[in-house]
Amino acid sequence: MIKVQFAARAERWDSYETPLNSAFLQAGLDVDLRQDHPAQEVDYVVYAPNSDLQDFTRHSACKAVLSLWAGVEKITGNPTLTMPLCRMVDPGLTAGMVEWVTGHVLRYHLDIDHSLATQDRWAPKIPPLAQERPVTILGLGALGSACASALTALGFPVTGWSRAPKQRDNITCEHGAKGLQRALSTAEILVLLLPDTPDTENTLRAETLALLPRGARIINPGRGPLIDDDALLAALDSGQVGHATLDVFRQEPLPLNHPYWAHPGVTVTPHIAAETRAVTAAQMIAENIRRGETGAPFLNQVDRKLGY
Ligand code: NDP
Ligand code: OXD
Repeated sequence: MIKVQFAARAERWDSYETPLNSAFLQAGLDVDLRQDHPAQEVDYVVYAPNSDLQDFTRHSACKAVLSLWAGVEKITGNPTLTMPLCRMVDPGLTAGMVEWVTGHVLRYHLDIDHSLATQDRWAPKIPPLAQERPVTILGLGALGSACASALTALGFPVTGWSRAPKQRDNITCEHGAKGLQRALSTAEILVLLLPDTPDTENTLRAETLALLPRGARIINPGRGPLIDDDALLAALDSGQVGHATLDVFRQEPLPLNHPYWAHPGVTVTPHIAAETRAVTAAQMIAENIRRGETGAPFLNQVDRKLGY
């Protein structure tokens, strides 16, 4: 019997218990799933970083911690978490991110705000076609790649930027410092899908914001620390950045006195770009436990040195 501990906020148990048990059954795994196994008997932890479990010292037999979140910045530095850590790559979460990013890109591309505010006053302003609107995505991982494919399918010329060099059909792939400069210089719409690591902090700061085409629009469903907030506010005030849609922040919930709330050039959304979906996520977790039990390499294992 494989002992799996579910360590997330109590209300999550209700949505995950049945999907996880079904996925274990389907994968042929004999699992005892509980929230309260004795720590030293646990084989795997299904984990949300905001759970009460923060000290893994007594989880001495644990073969892997399987995060329910894609972003693992709150866990990678935990010195007690010495076992393999896998981040969440979930087709349901990915689909949600593709829909959210595509929706906000189209909002900017079609200038939907202008139409809603004015009903165009019968003074038609024909938007360009997608093929005339370059979009750049910083981060070409599970989520960035899926968004890039969806936007490419709609006709947008997409440039992606990653740490390591990549090749993707129909996407201009950039990497490194010079690649970032090129990627930003064409970005009429910029999407941030980088993880929060020491290397990605303040990727958008005064000097990089200055590289964008004037009036560029920014969409950040990645993480708050990717942006120097003061530099973004200055770029919005000067018109260098036309508008920003921000889903994630250095402090969440975003404090009520934060200038983003009242700024006319900012749309705030409350970290809702993409949610892990229990049914599909459960299948990914079952697959990783199956791998752990058969000696196969885990999927989506976090590289602790890189932080993602
Ligand atoms: P991945 O780990 O699959 O992809 C990360 C991408 O970022 C990779 O392409 C990686 O490059 C690139 N990258 C990392 N470091 C650097 C660097 N220093 N320079 C350039 N590129 C870099 O992550 P996901 O796509 O699954 O998720 C991305 C982020 O989205 C998560 O970390 C999380 O913060 C956020 N997220 C937000 C949600 C929301 O609701 N707002 C929901 C889910 C996730 P390479 O390919 O070379 O490794
Ligand atoms: C995640 C998130 O990282 O929801 O999964 O932000």
